[in-house]
Amino acid sequence: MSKRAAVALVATAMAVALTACGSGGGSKDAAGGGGSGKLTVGFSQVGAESNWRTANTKSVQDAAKKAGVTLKFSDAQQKQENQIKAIRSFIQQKVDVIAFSPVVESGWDTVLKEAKDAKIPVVLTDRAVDSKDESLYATFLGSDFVEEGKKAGDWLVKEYQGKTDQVNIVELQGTTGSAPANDRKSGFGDVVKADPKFKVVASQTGDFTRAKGKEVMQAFLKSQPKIDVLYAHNDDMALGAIQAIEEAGKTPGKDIKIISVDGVKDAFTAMAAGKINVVVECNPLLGDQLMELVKKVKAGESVERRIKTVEGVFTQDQAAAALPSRQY
Ligand code: GYE
Repeated sequence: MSKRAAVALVATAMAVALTACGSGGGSKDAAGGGGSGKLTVGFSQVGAESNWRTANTKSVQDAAKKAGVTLKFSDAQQKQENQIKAIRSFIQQKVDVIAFSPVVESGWDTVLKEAKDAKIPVVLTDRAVDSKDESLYATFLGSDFVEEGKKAGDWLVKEYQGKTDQVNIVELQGTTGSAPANDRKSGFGDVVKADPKFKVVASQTGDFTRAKGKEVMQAFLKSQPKIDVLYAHNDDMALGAIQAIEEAGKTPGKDIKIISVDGVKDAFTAMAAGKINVVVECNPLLGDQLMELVKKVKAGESVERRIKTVEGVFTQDQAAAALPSRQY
């Protein structure tokens, strides 16, 4: 019981909308099929593409241990077919709940229907699916990526307030077809399109990785005569791009302003050094909340359909002070 209380406490301290789920009991002895009294959760993770992902994996694994949940962990290496295989294997193993962070948004209906037919509830975490049939999953816990894109755009609009010259933007998109890439692009686009001086002159995927971010930025630097701003959908791509910019003899943060998303420690270090101008936070520490949710879902309690994480925006003047307290 005290363990449960501790979990709830940590989750609340994370300032998330847990209260919306109610605080009713029922998570003890929520175990199903296994018979051992312990809840078994199959977790299909996207991969290990970024520092954000590493922090997210650790958070889920630590939280499972703390909550006494047996976690079957599967790394999909950013491939949808691997996730489909993992989910099918979880169904075969008769896990109690499937937790799942879908690499892309579409193409899940068949396998989710198989889980539903096997009466195994599915909790989406971090990323969403675009299924029309909402009965295919119990709830979705994660960030509002459209909002993150908007925050990135809002910073840019403010930064160039009162200026009339054209602002050339290059965009490093996340994994093609993923919810964060789609939504961060559209949220940002909606804000900047209101002012015609903002021009996205190139936009390409860097697959959320440092290596690809660097490679694509190198290509942008070659093909674009004038780049004022880089908008990277995550920190790892921004950090890769910084290398490319420096190797091209330019100063990141000055010659090219950089907007990034996530808020990993390395990005705060780069921001404190003046190389990134602003970071829109995206919280990967979803583990405790996820464990609370799987227990509730297994116990048949009602949960919110959509649980959003609360996140901020950090600028250079706040970077150094915030750095020591960054947890990921
Ligand atoms: O921003 C990126 C990671 O889905 C929110 O995935 C997550 C994104 C995150 O690879 O760094």
